[in-house]
Amino acid sequence: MPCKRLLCSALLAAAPLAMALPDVAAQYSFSYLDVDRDDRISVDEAKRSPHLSANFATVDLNGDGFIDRAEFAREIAFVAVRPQRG
Ligand SMILES: [Ca+2]
Repeated sequence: MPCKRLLCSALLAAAPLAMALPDVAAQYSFSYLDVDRDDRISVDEAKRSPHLSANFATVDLNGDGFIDRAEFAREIAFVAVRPQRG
């Protein structure tokens, strides 16, 4: 049946994307990034997220060398509206 074959092809094509999504979502999870559980993200911890690592100085609004929950939430809101900084 052509429809079933088309559906199966579409599902198989989407499978790699679906498997990659948890990794992408994890980059934007504070608890995933805050490895030592001190409620802030250090430069080293930010390396788990290519986006956060690349934009660390911009996200660290108060310049204390750490990203706190408020700064992180602000960045997530920013990314939701505008995925690419610049
Ligand atoms: Ca931490």
